[in-house]
Amino acid sequence: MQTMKFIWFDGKMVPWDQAQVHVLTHALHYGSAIFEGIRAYACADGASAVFRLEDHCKRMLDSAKILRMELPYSAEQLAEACIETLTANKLAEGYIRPLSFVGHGEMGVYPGNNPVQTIIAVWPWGAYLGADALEKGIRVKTSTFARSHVNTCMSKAKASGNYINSILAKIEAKEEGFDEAVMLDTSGFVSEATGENIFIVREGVIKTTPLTSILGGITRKSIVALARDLGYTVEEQQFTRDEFYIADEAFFTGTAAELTPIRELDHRQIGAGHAGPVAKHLQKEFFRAARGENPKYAGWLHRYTV
Ligand code: PPE
Repeated sequence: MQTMKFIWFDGKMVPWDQAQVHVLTHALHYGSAIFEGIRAYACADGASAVFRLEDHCKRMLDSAKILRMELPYSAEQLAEACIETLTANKLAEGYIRPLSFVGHGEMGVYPGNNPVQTIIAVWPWGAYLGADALEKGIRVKTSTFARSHVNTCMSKAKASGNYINSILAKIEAKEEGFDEAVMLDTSGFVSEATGENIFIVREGVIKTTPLTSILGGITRKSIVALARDLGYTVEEQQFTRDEFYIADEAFFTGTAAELTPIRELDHRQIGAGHAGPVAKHLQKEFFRAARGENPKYAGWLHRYTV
């Protein structure tokens, strides 16, 4: 990865190489951390825009609430710190990673009074699932690993520990030559991918999985809004892997993955086997909104200049 100059660490701008923690950090042993993934885009007028920064910061506080972590920051303060980190690093376009973690203190699962520390890092990050993914679509497989039961890990918390489930599925998919895994919930319905929400398009209707076992994706919410504004019918409804097999189109959404079309699931070609017209249309409108080219969605953007 490309290194930057500074990382925001508990309110201070620290040189990149000096942003370090003790090896007995609680989060390193038990996964007791929460994070966000946010993107900033360069706009045509020379300024930049962070996509739905306030929503991401609010979700960070929601994650903290679910995990009973106390963050000493408001959503507004977190947002301001993200902008400070971008400008300190003169990053006009890239990825923003706030992370709060239980630090070093007592050992043992109970986080007790260990300090909660927060960092914000930024770096340039291109297409998450490969250079061709956004254009051509990707090949995916149904994972043998189920998404956690709704009472196992709290999927509405973007918690580091939850990602062990994602890592298992991702390794399996990559080792078998696929780009990403589709995960089913414990009842067998399609849930989400390792770091993306899932949409299918069938007979003119766009479907995405309900909020039960998934992370409430901010890209997901944006695509639902964009699609409805464009006149598409969108249903938030459970569906099965065989309905996915016979979809006309399918795509993933996520901050890192943006809108990535899916061309194959479990060796079944999806639709025409390349990015479909609805996916392409929504992808184009998503990028227009994110880059400040559609005034209708100006409210989604937090503008800054480096
Ligand atoms: N589900 C999961 C499990 C998930 O991690 C993400 C984001 C989403 C859905 C989509 O949420 P949103 O970004 O708000 O639309 N995954 C982040 C981490 C990726 C990584 O490899 O790190 C991301 O996309 O930033």
